[in-house]
Amino acid sequence: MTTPVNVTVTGAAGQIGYALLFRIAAGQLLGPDVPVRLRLLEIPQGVKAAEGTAMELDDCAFPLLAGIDIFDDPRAGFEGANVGLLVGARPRGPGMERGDLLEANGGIFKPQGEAINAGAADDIRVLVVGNPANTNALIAASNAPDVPKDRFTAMTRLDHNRALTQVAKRAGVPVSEVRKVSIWGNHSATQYPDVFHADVAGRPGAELAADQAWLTGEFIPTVAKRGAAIIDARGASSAASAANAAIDHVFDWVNGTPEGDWTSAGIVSDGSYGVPEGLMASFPVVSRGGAWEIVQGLEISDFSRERIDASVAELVEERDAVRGLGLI
Ligand code: NAX
Repeated sequence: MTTPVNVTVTGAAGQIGYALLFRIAAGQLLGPDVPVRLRLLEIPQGVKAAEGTAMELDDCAFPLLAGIDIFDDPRAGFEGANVGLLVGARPRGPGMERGDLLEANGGIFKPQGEAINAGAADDIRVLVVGNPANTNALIAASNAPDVPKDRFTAMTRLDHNRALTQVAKRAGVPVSEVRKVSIWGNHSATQYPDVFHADVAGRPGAELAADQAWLTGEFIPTVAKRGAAIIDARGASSAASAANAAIDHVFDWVNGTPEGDWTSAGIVSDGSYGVPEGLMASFPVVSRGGAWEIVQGLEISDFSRERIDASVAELVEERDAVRGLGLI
């Protein structure tokens, strides 16, 4: 058997953790021939529930699952990690201002970044799912100075997948026939889902976008506010779809995106498309040789520019706030 890949999952006892861990252990994160060792990181109050999940994982007798360890200390949890899925975060409580939320999450993602810096494997790849995902990823990356910045990413794949399905439904084609949608900016209600460059069963996405009422009245708000709609309907936030998106993100990162398509991910900006360098922003990306690359050369209309800029402005505000708090 080849050496197992160490996958650290934070928030392992939460809803997304429960939907995620079984799929990782089944081989869907890295591939059907890659054994994995799970390292579950929780806060002390979450450890008992994580132990229960570990018992269930054992009871699945997954052939690829080489072991499960549970931790409540980030230093131990990230020791030797090859992949880090940072799911656990502090939700916004009643009366909590955005500054309080950023500060509370800084108290989680700063020590986790430091722990990754101290003990993760040289090939560590990090996906931050816990909200506010982009800025949490920026905090973790900034506190891991010895790890290349491009190993830290924030999840916008769920938004991307949501956009694919909305486009497919509108066009009346199977979702497998929709390619090259893009999510720009922040994983928040300001995000900009872009259909202009899409390939919709061989037709340009711009044809769908020509219907302004659909574009601005349905498509963009449906994708951007889908999280709230799920909470409204289910009484709980997206969990299985978020876990699925995390699996898609890491699988593509490691194994490459298919030819003729791209996906979306929050990555550190290199200044492309006027997004300030160093900001953790979502772009259309391809994965080649185990690294994300921003899709270059897309023509950005005034309509798109305005929306990208608005979401990027929110990211700049969040970055400035966490800088002011001494978190980055
Ligand atoms: P849950 O509240 O069910 O689970 C969170 C878990 O994290 C809990 O078990 C808690 O004990 C643990 N935790 C808290 N602080 C921790 C720490 N410092 N170290 C380790 N574990 C810690 O939330 P769940 O529904 O699983 O959602 C997790 C996060 O994903 C939330 O921040 C949520 O907002 C975010 N989401 C992000 C999405 C995205 O697309 N980027 C979509 C889905 C989801 O809303």
